[in-house]
Amino acid sequence: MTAPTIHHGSSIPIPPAQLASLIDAHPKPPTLSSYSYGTAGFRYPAPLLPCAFVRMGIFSALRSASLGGEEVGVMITASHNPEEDNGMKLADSNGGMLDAAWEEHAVSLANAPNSKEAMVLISTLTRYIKGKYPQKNGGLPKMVVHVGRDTRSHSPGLAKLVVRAALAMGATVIDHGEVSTPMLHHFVMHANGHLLPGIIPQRCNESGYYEIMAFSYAALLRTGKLDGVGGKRLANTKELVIDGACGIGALKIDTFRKIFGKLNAEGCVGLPMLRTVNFPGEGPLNEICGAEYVQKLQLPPNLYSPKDKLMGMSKGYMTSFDGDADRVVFHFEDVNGKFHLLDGDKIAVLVSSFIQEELRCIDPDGQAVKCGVVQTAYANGSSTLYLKNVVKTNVVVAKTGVKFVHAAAHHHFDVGVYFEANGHGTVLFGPKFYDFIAQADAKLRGTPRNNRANIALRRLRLLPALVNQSVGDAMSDMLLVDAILYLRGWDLNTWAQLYSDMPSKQAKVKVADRTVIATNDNETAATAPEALQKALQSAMDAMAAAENRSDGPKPRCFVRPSGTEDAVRVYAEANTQNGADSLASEAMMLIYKLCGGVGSPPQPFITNRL
Ligand code: G16
Repeated sequence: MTAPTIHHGSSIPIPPAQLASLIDAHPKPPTLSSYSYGTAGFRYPAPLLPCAFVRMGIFSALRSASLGGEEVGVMITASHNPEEDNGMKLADSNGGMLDAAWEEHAVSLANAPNSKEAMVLISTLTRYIKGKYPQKNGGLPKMVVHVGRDTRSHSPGLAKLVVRAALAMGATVIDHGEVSTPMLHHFVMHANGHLLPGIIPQRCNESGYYEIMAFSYAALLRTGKLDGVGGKRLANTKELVIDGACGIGALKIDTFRKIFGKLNAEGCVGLPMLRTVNFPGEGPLNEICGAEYVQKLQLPPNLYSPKDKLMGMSKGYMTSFDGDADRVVFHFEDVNGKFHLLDGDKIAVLVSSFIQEELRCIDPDGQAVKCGVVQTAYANGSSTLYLKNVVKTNVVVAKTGVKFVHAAAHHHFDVGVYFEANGHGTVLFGPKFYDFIAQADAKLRGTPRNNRANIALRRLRLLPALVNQSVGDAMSDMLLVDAILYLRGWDLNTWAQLYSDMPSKQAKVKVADRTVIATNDNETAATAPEALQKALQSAMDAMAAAENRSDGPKPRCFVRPSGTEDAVRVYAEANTQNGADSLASEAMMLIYKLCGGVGSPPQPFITNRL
């Protein structure tokens, strides 16, 4: 853990000609028609990025000024993509993703054809900000930009460009070096302390990030013995193995291991042993390992770590992070060596049912706080049914991308659980939840410490600090899931048995221009090209007729252009693996034929699982 480096920009802004020459020094790549702001910011092969990064350094300083001097962040990462890609995620002062209205300004500035036009946009934004926050010296308000980067080889160079450009604007830059994406979002959220709910201690640095999470996790475990139900760590959950995707998450888990050591020494019971595999350098980033691979292919990760690190390792309790540690999925091998995946849907079910159960111990009618889950079109049909029928919670479907699911959770619920099937998610607690906690506190004061309502109150009060409310966080989500399993006395198998996933298949198809495909709001149906949805619907109808099932979810298939990769994504589910595979194969062929597929036609999947 190293302290961040703080750079102070000059109080006198550099002359416009100098700013223009910084922009000129990094021209637009001739091979790229335009930059687009995808599902999670700009993401391209690294050599195409210097132009956008200089401009986004300038932009992030302006964004901070436009919020009256609140601090913002830039994370340099291409997350689940292969090593050769890079990108950036922009964090707004509340720690969340950049406000959608400002995405447009970011895109315009990134795409200005030359420095002259870029300078026009910069001065328009500057004038607007000066009008909104007039300063005595006629300048811009204070600007503070936090910068973090993942372990990609080109990340330090790209980070330098952002730092240089933000400094040129006169911003203060806090360079955190190598951190995970959720850590950077946490720093930004905590730097703007006035936006933090009072229940969460303000900790704006790396040690604070770990402490706040580890201590609330340990406190949650301590409530285990009180209700006479849980507080049990089964033999097969004693060691938790973390596949770090050969990325930043693997490095950061080490600090947790040290904190766990201290907690153990202080007598904290119930902590699992943490074992990390797939460190940076041990294997290629995100390749045949990590959350994206494990979840999309429904296969265990390759273990790149040297043999001595793997010795005695059990595969009974494992997680996989993605390349910037904002996603997590769980998995295990059963006694017969069969692989089982517990994805974001399963996490949403576990977390939402736990929270609702605890809330009901205080408010049996469940009326005081509106709870719900936000999913995307990728959510397995069985998970949605389980949430509605068994957990009895509200379910909303939003567009793929944390920026959409986060906004929906915030908008619809007082306690909004969102998890994409790929493992990206968190829980948002709104003002009504905090009021509920305060009222429960007053009501229960003086009642026996160990009555169930008091235990529930203690648990619920810990959650807002344990959960990273700015964005999905593999480490925080992993601890939350582990704590719930411990409190329930469960292992992964018990959790997996809650419901059976519909068999599903995911795939990608390369086309010349993926923007020819458009979808409806929640991406469940294609709206262009015209013939595509009709053909997909016929395929789904034919599969439904072939399966001839009156119960359960119907076979389903949708396609959408990826916002992080140059590909069209396909999702299919059916009542048999054979059905899901053939539906996905048909959709791939339709995309290839109707949407300008490139290369040789996609090969149909051959089912090897029933
Ligand atoms: C990003 C987003 C996720 C999204 C994923 C895939 O994840 O943050 O919300 O689900 O991309 O998006 P698409 O299907 O559009 O490629 P990450 O972990 O790569 O940043």
